[in-house]
Amino acid sequence: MTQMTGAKMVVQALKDQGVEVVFGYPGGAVLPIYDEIFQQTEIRHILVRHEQAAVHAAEGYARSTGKPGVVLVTSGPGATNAVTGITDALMDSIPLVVLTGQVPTFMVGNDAFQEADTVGITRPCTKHNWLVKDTDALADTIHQAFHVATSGRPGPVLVDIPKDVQFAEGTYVEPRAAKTGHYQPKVKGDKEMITRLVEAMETAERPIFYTGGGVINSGDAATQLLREFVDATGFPITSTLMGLGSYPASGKGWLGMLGMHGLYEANLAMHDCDLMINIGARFDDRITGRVADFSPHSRKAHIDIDPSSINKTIRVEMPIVGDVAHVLEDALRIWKSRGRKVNKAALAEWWAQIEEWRKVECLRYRNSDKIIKPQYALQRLEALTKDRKDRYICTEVGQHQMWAAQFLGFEAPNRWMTSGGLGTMGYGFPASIGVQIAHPDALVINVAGEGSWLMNMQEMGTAVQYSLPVKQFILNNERLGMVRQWQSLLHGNRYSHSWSEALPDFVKLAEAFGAKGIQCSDPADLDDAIAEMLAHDGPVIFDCLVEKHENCYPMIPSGEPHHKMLLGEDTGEDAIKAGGAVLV
Ligand SMILES: Cc1cc2nc3c(=O)[nH]c(=O)nc-3n(C[C@H](O)[C@H](O)[C@H](O)COP(=O)(O)OP(=O)(O)OC[C@H]3O[C@@H](n4cnc5c(N)ncnc54)[C@H](O)[C@@H]3O)c2cc1C
Ligand SMILES: Cc1ncc(C[n+]2csc(CCOP(=O)(O)OP(=O)(O)O)c2C)c(N)n1
Repeated sequence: MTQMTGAKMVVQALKDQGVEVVFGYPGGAVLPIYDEIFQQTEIRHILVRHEQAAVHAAEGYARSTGKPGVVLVTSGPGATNAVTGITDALMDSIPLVVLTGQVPTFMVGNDAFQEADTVGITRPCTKHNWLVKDTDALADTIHQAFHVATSGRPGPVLVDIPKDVQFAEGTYVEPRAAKTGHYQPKVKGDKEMITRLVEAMETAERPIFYTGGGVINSGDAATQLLREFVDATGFPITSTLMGLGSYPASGKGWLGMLGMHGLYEANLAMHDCDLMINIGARFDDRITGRVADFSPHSRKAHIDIDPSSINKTIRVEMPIVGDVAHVLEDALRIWKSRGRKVNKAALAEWWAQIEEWRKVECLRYRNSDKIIKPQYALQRLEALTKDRKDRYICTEVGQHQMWAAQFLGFEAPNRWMTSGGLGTMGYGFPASIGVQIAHPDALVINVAGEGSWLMNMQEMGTAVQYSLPVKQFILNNERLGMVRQWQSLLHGNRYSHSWSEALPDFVKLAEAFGAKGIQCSDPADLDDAIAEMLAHDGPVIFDCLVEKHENCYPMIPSGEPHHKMLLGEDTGEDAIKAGGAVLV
């Protein structure tokens, strides 16, 4: 039985949970914990410049490592500033443990200085949260927090720790003695249902794998099994924004991303398939379009660890509750033991149809030798970095995010960090800091729009302080591009407040922080400028001045079915007509 103060317990519990890094920002209500952090060297604390950024950095760390991210912030404004990041993590199933300071227990409810009802405020945006009122319960609660954040469907949890609980002495509990038995999500899928899925796969004429973030959450075994399954069956595979990298972009079965800005062939294959195998995706509205018209001819299976995800928006015939890796292992074994059957003739026809759709070349755009097209900038970035095995890409939110998903290829999981569910502008830069902390020697690039990037630009201070060589690749269209696009297509070109008339000089901004700034506006200079960015061993802001009014296509207009896409003017019209898409 080890006695220690609550503040010491926090640090001890983090060490025992294997935590190496904490992202945080101090304040009165967490000073005892900061004092303990000062007196040890095992855990590294990264001082960000805003609590929202601490959470996004922890998300980047978590997504790129598969380990939980840890955040430490003070009470009141520290906690409320963290709420956007916590909500972001909940929407994207990212495991985080957020520790917040609270006013002393005897002051709670008194409108005390920097008091906020943190557990109340974060109840709807955490997977679970706790207010610890007794030091004896503190270590156990922190161990439970790690267990809940990382088991089943991962997500953010929060432990609110009043200052008197940090000062008082109590008994420390080791992780193995913690009360974690009450939460044991089911990881093995139902065998009968998996066998039904395998039977359906044997006879399917137009099958498709529709994969998502759950494959990445499940870990490396899941991505390996997925690859084996796809390659052995020869079925086509598409993925959501959150699942990019779970099957390699160079793989034979790869159709590209699906959904609102997904590829034409991926969306039409989803619409016309006769067997849809959803693996760790959640039938998000960016995928389904108008639900009533979603993939009308298919039998559907859904593998998901969260039972509440199944039949939430789309009814499926084969629900399988379980972890992706466990279910795929069973499915693959059963499929092999039954003779590895697929309907080869029908599959060949299905691929021939997909090749027809591909002829549309839905990502084709008109390039220019006068101005940099954002798509071209990303094609060059891809060409100049794709061979780097240690490349990690983050994004902000907007058109640049969608172009990055379309034009960059991901060969491995955990290399793509983006805010999908909440769509949080300001996510990418701090996320890139978290990724670089986890992978100090890797190439970490944040593909940004200037609007989003400015939302957390203060983090240049963090990047410089810790010598983090993060590359901020800003596609600067001087517009809130995605908003402008919607205003152009749906609001009669009335560009209400979708541009800024007072953008900073990004090169000088970089220099003001002690970093390097590069500006490029001529397509002929782009390769050299990117090479200069890559060669620099410190943080860089790359201000890439691009075409201001480029639209991102394909696009499923909101409220339309998922096979009705707007395509750019430069795609193959005849093939489009054959495929039945809307063209404007
Ligand atoms: C501007 C903008 C445009 C967008 N356009 C698109 C688009 O065109 N296409 C697109 O795909 N997305 C798009 N998105 C993202 C979209 O909003 C959703 O975030 C995304 O589609 C959800 O991905 P997902 O279904 O893989 O779910 P996730 O949010 O990744 O959820 C994963 C699912 O897997 C389950 N799961 C988790 N762990 C496991 C496990 N171990 N085993 C089994 N199951 C598990 C979870 O319970 C959950 O149901 C866009 C976002 C923005 C901001
Ligand atoms: C915090 C937040 N506020 C508002 C929005 C709505 N929104 C979505 S995309 C977008 C424009 C993004 O502009 P920019 O970062 O410059 O990227 P671009 O679309 O031009 O590539 C806005 C305002 C959002 N997603 N997040």
